[in-house]
Amino acid sequence: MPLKLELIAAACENMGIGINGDLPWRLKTEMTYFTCMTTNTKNKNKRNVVLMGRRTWEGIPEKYRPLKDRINMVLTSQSLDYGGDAIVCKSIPHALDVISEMHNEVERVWVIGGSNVYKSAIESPHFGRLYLTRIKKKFECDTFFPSIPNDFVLIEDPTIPQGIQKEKGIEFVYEVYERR
Ligand code: FOL
Repeated sequence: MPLKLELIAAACENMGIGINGDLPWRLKTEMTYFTCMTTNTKNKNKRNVVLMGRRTWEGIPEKYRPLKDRINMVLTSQSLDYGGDAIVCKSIPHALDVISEMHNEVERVWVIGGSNVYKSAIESPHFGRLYLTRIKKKFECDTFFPSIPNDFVLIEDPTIPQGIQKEKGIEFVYEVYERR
């Protein structure tokens, strides 16, 4: 039984997630939430995987790349080599094969985008959960979160911050979805 895929994303009112290879907003507390969720493990001998598309990798500022204390995996059909910084895979099934060979070292698998990777992960039989931050404002975007299927339901997760968050006058809420 391979690990489940856990998606994490922040989307604005128009479901935008990015523009010009960057994030449409700068929200420090929201980014800290991303870092904590993707980094923290219960078992201190294990690390989490962050699985992303090639453009998402390129969008991470160089000084934060690879994302520290996490196993970085990049999906691409090109023959790229990031040395020891990231493991290159050609598809989600290929990534899950590679992860299964290091199963005992991995606690959680976080899918961190972009659009195409989120869509494949939602359609995958290994989909587990979606951690979606709803940013309650419209931003100009050129990439969008895929449509959320009808059988997705909001669930309670007492371990995440509850209620309306606010930073720079922008309101946002942390949501968690599972498939019904
Ligand atoms: N999910 C959520 N909730 N918020 C996001 O901003 C987000 N971003 C991505 C995927 N899922 C998300 C993809 N984009 C970094 C930069 C861009 C990015 C993801 C991560 C990054 O540099 N992260 C550093 C911390 C940087 C900082 O503190 O400013 C890290 O170590 O996680």
